[in-house]
Amino acid sequence: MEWIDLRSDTVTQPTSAMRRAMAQAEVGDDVYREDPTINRLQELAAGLMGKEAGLFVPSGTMGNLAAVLAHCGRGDEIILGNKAHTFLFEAGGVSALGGVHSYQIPNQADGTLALEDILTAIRPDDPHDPVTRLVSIENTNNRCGGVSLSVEYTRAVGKLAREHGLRLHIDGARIFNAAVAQGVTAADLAAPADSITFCLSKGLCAPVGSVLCGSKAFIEQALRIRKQLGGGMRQAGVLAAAGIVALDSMIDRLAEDHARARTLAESLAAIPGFHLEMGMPQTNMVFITLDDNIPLDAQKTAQHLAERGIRVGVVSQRGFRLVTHYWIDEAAVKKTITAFQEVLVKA
Ligand code: TLP
Repeated sequence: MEWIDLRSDTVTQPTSAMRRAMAQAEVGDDVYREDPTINRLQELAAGLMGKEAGLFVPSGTMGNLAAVLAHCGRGDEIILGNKAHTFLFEAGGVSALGGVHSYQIPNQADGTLALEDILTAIRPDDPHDPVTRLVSIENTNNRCGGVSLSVEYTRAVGKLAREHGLRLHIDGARIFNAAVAQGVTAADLAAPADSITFCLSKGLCAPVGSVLCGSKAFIEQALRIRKQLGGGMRQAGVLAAAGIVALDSMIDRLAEDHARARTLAESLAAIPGFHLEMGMPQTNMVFITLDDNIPLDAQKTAQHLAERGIRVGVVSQRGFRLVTHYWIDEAAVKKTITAFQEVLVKA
């Protein structure tokens, strides 16, 4: 069966242009820094983020972890949102592997952390307290509905962080979705931050990899941490080659995914028994919830959809996440809407 897979944009397969570039990639040992394709990707990535240097890492999780470990020592504290991917879905790596304490503050519905909450979370200079070192924000914010944070907001957080001697990291796994949605550059969004991780293997379709960007000195530190984490890869230029195609040709088209997410959201919200949990999507994620009067739960509904060749993410008892991407075309959107209608009418 040809699946329509809306569980995530992480499921995206590499395009044929990527597969060709991978087959032809010039490679070397990247631990010796001799892989020309990785070096090219890192330079390209740093340029797009407006930073001095970049570091190719196997995953967004490792990019965020290496960043946090480079910014913080054991017992230091990171301030982040209670819906941050780093807090929810990275297996507690910052504390398990870095001894970094986390201070979670509520993410607002628009994905931001309220500036007053950040201020309140900053520890006084008191031996009872951990040392606050880092603030981390997520753009787009996944669990707040794929919402994007503005340049103005990011600047305000950067200013606050600097005023208190703190560093700012952005988990920019989907920073290009945020940039495209707002008509700004990723560099504009990254400018106030000391570091940013972005992913090649989500909406941009590369099979593997993320890039951590920051100052040269910061990336040198992160390079050693990547080695400690076992992330020093060798002839990984075959992967970086796909990443270069991703950056050269897959960014602007993200607008199509956003438009399809809106179509999906509008049509699904019009089916009785459904409501959009977080309003209309700003980027490529639709969070939709079954009303209480519907006898099916999300798990059962997902099973019925799977019988029709459609995979959706179940995020709670009655909630779904549907993520649009390159491999979800108009026909797939239509088929998904029809399938939801059928399943719910029968319920
Ligand atoms: N997110 C995945 C799952 O882990 C939830 C998804 O399907 O959305 N930051 C953000 C904001 C992310 O959404 C993700 C992946 C990561 C970091 C981690 O990236 P990977 O999966 O490459 O480690």
